[in-house]
Amino acid sequence: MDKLPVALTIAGFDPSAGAGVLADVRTFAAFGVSAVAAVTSLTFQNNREFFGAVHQSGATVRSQVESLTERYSIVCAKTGMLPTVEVVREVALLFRDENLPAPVVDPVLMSSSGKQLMEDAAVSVLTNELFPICRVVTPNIPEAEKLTEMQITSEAQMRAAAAQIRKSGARAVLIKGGHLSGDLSIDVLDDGGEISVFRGERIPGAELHGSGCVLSAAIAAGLCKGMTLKNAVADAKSFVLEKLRKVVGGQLSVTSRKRPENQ
Ligand code: PXL
Repeated sequence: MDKLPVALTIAGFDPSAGAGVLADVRTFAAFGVSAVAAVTSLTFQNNREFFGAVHQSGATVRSQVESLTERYSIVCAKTGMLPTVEVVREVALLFRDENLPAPVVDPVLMSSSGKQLMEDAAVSVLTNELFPICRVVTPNIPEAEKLTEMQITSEAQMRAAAAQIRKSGARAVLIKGGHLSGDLSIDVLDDGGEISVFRGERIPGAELHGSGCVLSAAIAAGLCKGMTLKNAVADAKSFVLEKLRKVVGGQLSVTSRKRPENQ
């Protein structure tokens, strides 16, 4: 029997649906890609505050993925929150054992509200075991700083950090410059040493909980449709920018917005 082609996300569960697997599945759907999900951590949060989390074990993550690969053909994948050494190791093993396509790895270290989402000891395991099998890794500036132990305040430093992360085995690195100051939002893609710089409009006041999840899922969806990485990134950026515009225009609710006084 032919297996149904789907995208796979392996990430945390955010019950407010701004980030994690719910955001990923919604993003895949927006790109016309059917998706399935394995949960790495059950988090307790809403769109403003993070209260805590109960992490899955390596075995329960494996059981989720194995029950999916029984029935579906995974045509593209992404990873998000991988909270512990055990979960990172198991996910890296799963990609090898199940011969899954090279994932988009979003190295989720912190929540937008500042909570640590990956234990410190797992960071080097992520670098050593998952980066070498990914298609692209997508850190924001604070994540890239933690991964490289560099301070990053300029485009030149973003390029240097991307090159350093690539040395640890990642085939490609997209550093998202949204946290830098300036009028433009600058993202640097280093794909095997070929550099593309995306200069986009910075939307003042827009800070969307889960925008990193949406961007990485959108990149995976583009790859799934056969786009080049560069085109998939450009397309994914437009998709996120459109969402941010809606936030600023008041059509979507968001973490950084205050509740109206009378509510
Ligand atoms: O945006 C990072 C992120 C990823 N995944 C989960 C999250 C968050 C931020 O809170 O909760 C599950």
